[in-house]
Formats: sequence, C-alpha cells, structure tokens
Amino acid sequence: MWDTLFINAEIATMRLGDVPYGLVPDGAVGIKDGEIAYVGPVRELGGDIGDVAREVHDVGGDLITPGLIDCHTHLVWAGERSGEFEARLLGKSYEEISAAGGGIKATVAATRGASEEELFDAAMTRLQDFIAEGVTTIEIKSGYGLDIATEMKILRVARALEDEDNIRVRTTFLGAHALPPEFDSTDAYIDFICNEMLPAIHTEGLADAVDGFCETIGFSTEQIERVFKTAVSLGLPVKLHAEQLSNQGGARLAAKYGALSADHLEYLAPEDAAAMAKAGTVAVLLPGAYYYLREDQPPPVAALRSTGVNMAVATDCNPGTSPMTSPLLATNMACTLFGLTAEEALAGVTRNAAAALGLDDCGTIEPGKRADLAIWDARRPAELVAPIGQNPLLARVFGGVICP
Ligand code: DI6
Ligand code: FE
Repeated sequence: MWDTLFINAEIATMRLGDVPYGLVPDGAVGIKDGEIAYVGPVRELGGDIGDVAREVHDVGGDLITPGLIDCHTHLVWAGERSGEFEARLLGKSYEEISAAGGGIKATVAATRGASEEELFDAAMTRLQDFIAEGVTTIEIKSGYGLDIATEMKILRVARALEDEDNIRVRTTFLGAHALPPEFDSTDAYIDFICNEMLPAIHTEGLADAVDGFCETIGFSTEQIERVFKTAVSLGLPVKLHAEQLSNQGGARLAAKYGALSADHLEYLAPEDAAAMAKAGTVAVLLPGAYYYLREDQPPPVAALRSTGVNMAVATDCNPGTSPMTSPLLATNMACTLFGLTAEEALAGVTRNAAAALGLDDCGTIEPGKRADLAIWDARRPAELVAPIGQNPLLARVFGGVICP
C-alpha cells in the first residue's frame, strides 16, 4: 500500500523520451516511503483507488512537475549593491567597478562583518522566495568570505538552511572567486586555497563541490587547474564560472576535469561545446546575470544543442550581477534572451539541474526517485515558463511530505 496517491493530474515527468515534457495526461503519482512508487495513467491503476494508497488527492487536472532545482546560487551574503547598479547606468562597467574595489570585494567586506545569525536570517528570507516557487533542491556557493573563517561561516549557514526547512541544500566552495585584500598575488592566494582553505573546509565536511571564477578579473585557467587538482585529490567534484565576460578557455578546462558543469558560457567558443558534451559537463545558463549586466552576446545555444550538451538554467542569485530569487523568471529569460524552448527551460530547472549537481535521485518523476514534486494551478507546462512574475504554485511535496 502506498502512502500517498495524486490522481487526475497532468504530469510533466521531464524524463527523457519521445513525449514532450515526458507528459502523462490523466495521470497518477504514487508515493511510498518518500519515493515515487508509480507514475502513469490513472486508468492503469485498476481496482478501487482507495485500496492502493492510504491518502488519495484528486488534483482536478492540475499540473505536477518535479520539484524545481536551482543549481547555481550565491544565496548567503550581507549588504547590498544598488549603488553599483546606479554606477553602471551612468556608464561604468562591471570590470571597472571591480577594479575600483567594488563588486565581489564589497560583498566580502559586508559578509565578513556579519554574524552567522544575520547571514542566516538574510539568506532564509531569500530562500522563502525559492520555496514559494516549488524549489526542493538548491545549490549555495560560498565565495564572499575568502578567508577560512568566513568561508566556513557561509557554508555552515547554507547547511543550517537545510536543517531548518523542507529543502535540500548542496554546498559549493568558491574560494577562487576574487582576490581578498590580505593578498597581493593571485598565485599566493591560490596556494593558500589549495594548501589550507580547501583541505580545512573538506575536513569539516562543508563542501559538496568546488567552483572557481575563471576570468580576467578572477583567476586564470592555470590557477583554476591547481584548485581542480586539489579538489580531485580530495574526491570532490568540480564546476566553473567560465566564459562569462570573455573567453579564457575555462569550459575546456572544466571538461578536462570532468566537471559537473560549466556556468555562464556567453563567450564559449562553439567548438568547445563538443568537449563539454564528451565529458558530460552540463552547461548552466544564467540569463539573470546576462540581463542585469546588459550583456549583448548570448551563449552559443545552437552549438550546445547540436553537440548534445545538457543545458540547465539557474538564477545565479547574488547581490552584484543577478539579484534574482525567481527560478520561474529565469526560465522565461532563458527562452526570450537565449532562445531556449519552453521544454528546454523546464528541463533546465529539473532534470538537467540535477545533473549539474551530480544528483541522480531527483529532477524527474520516475519510480525510485525522491518524491520531490511541485503542484501548479496550470494545465500545460509552458504556463510556468510563459508568464513574467506570476507564481501558480499550489503545493510542494518534499520527500513525499506535502508542505504547507
Ligand atoms: N560571476 C557572477 O556573475 C557572480 N560571481 C561570478 O563569479 C557575481 C558575484 C558578484 O558580483 O557579487
Ligand atoms: Fe555565479
């Protein structure tokens, strides 16, 4: 006997196959012990539905999708950077603001000065927006500490958010985000990351993956490669902010290390998509940052598509380049700004977002996967992607539990 059964649902399973969105019309989802036990047409259940499950919910034709997954956020920070928004409107570039000591460095100063409680409260407020849109798994990066104590503080807050609410958090160590003020050499800082910071964070079990910012205003491919080598020696998977503002060859490097994902990719050389496809590295597209920085070169989606690179879509929620807490809006922007189909965009916040986090137990509605679901006041999956600023979520199911 199953614990819970949803019937009369339009189910976008998002599993791979011939049917768009993996759609099951007039469908049912059965849940047992927090996992999906059945997904298929109601009519194939047979017999008396009351005998199949302890609790039966008739959703009256509403849409059920996998719980959404945001695979790229920097959710934990202090302070705010609206002054930089104003400066950019007056003609300053993101790089100029960064070189003048603003940008990531400004958030680092504020985050170092904040208590763990202050950081937790600020992040929890943001997290509620994601939960309200049906998110069941979220990735959170460090990278606004750049010293051992503050990086650990951020990652502890990220872990604590998971304890506090019905949400799964994957943490990523992003020490190689910017050069902290104590260092005047990027090479010396990378040495510090590899010899001290990353091993200490790993010993505390605070990071599920390791990331870096490969950019002229960040770190070179040689420097990132040293971080990757350390991560690999500790058994941690890697990912990379690559080709966001210029082409540095970061995506190629990521593919060489079998990275879970390469993220941004506006300046990806189309020929590098093949290396990503071969390595199974997911392309995480971040239209919020592209929009907010008013960039004009979108990522080479046609090359990613034709080479078979899986594309995820995420908010990049951060105070400087994408102060956005809406994965639904990110799917809309991925379509309007980057040319994804609505189905690709939805796969980007479900199946492919799971892959970008190295998770194989969520992201689709299939027997054996976690029962992480979102139930929507909608009849068609595109209704989630097409509107701007509307949220049709009715309920979220986390590990089989219907959350208020
Ligand atoms: N790329 C981004 O878009 C964010 N980090 C990164 O490496 C921006 C972070 C910030 O400006 O605070
Ligand atoms: Fe980012």
